[in-house]
Amino acid sequence: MTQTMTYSKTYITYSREELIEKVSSQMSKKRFEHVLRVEKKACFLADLYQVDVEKASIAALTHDYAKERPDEEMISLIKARNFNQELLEYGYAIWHGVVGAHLVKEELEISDKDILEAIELHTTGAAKMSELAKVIYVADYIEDGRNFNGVEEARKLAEENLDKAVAFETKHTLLYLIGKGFKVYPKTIETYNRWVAQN
Ligand code: DGI
Ligand code: FE
Ligand code: FE
Repeated sequence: MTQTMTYSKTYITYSREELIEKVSSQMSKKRFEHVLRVEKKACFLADLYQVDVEKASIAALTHDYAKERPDEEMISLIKARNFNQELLEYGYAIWHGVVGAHLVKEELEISDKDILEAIELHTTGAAKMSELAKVIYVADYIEDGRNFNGVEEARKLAEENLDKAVAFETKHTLLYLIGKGFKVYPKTIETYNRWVAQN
């Protein structure tokens, strides 16, 4: 399905093939292959949950656009633009989604709010997520190349109930971060409180 997908030119003025060229020029072959697998999974989930498949394709292809930008460039952007300055206390794991959405808007001329939000939230989730944002968040986690304890359960949940897949991923990401003693971004906690925790 995705390999032959033709864009309507509603969200970008150029073709999927041109988008692929722009994205692949920004990253290693290995990461680009991950991006293509996320696109495949995102289009599948979008179709399953009645989300716009073209938007899912564009958001998936661009979600890690900024992942290989040098730290110095990301830091200058955070300082120069209207970003929350607490971002400076984190690293590329958090920057590449939040600052990435900004770079995708400027450099790839994508202005659709849902697509940009899905890129922005793809690592941390949020208390309030569109269905498209959930699709990208989950597709990134369960794409066919992922291989970690629990990925089969996450894949099963993703086909049964998208919100439950968001909850599963959020809980396991938080457990992983805490296990490693990594700093938790406040939005990740907000995602946990909204999608996982009970009162
Ligand atoms: O970019 P990908 O590797 O495809 O996937 P991603 O954007 O979901 O990034 C996953 C990484 O981000 C993973 O190593 C965990 C990390 N991460 C997620 N939430 C947080 C976080 N790292 C920190 N320090 N804090 C968080 O809240
Ligand atoms: Fe990412
Ligand atoms: Fe990714």
